[in-house]
Amino acid sequence: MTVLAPGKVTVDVRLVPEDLRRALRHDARAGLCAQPKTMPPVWFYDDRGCELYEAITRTPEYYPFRAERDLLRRSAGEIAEASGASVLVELGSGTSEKTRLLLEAMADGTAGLAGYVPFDVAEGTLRTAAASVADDFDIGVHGVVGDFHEHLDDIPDLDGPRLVAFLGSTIGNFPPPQRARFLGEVAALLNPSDRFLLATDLVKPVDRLVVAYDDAEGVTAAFNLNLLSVLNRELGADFDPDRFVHRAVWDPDNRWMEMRLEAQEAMVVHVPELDVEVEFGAGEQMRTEISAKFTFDQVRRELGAVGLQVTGLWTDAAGDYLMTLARPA
Ligand code: SAH
Ligand code: AVI
Repeated sequence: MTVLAPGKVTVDVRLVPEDLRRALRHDARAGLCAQPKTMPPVWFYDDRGCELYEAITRTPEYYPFRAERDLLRRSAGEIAEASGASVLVELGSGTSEKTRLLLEAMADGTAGLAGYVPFDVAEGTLRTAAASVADDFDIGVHGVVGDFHEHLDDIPDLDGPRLVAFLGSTIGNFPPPQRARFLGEVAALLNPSDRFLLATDLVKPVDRLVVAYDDAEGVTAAFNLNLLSVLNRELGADFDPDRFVHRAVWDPDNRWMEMRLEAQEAMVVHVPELDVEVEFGAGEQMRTEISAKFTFDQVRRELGAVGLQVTGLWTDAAGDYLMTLARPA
């Protein structure tokens, strides 16, 4: 058990730049050589990608951010009380902006707020957020820089019941088998008095979904295309982002949005770090993200399948977005 000293920030780095480059080489070799081509969304989040994600959250079309904020404004107090937790662990914490609503509610609640554990792959963003939360709330912050799929075991076991929150509907970015595995790992992490808070975007009419992932200003397009700049910088590739366009497509069978990058003409891209040449046909699409949309029943079922029992459900006023509190059964 670790006790957090008020105002103090500790950051454990489980992914140093060399680990990240090795993982990127692995994902790029598998994804660029696959048919159809694909890349996992974790590679969006370099410093520029984090800035672009924040810019997306300010576009009028991207409703999930505002829906989640609305939900927390209305219900963070109830969620904090129902959790009984005094430590907040947050997976994929990013800038921790909306998290503050939860932290405030916990600080004002019966159990009080003893500490915050942000977990994210983006080290710079995490460090800035950690320092600012420690200052503003006068609590200890123990950050972990790691990958959801490898480093959940490195989350510290702190003195006090924990609320493990996964906000942003980031769970929607995992393909279903990876989602099931991840939920099982979260369940294994929880002590009997810990709780899990899962945010999910709900299924809704396709016209709203498509514009949310293809805003008029082109911010989401820039976020998607930034992936090519990451591949160029980290692997010495020669992608020309001007020869690709952003596509956002609803898949009704899987109930998820897909972001793709479409080659505008046939080309060969060189990736010296992998020692490969990648051929694109004119119009060929590479999948860069899925963003699954959920139903209440589905969330309950998927949590139940890993031994988590739902104890609370909250939506925003418009009913666009869901937060589910669960406990080890
Ligand atoms: N929770 C915030 C940010 C969501 S954006 C919000 O609701 O607005 C998704 C966040 O998850 C980013 O900060 C990104 O860096 C992080 N992330 C994406 N893939 C990750 C992975 N595989 N492991 C750890 N963090 C990851
Ligand atoms: C972080 N994640 C849940 C966002 C989403 O909606 O899938 C990332 C994003 N992609 C395009 N816009 C926002």
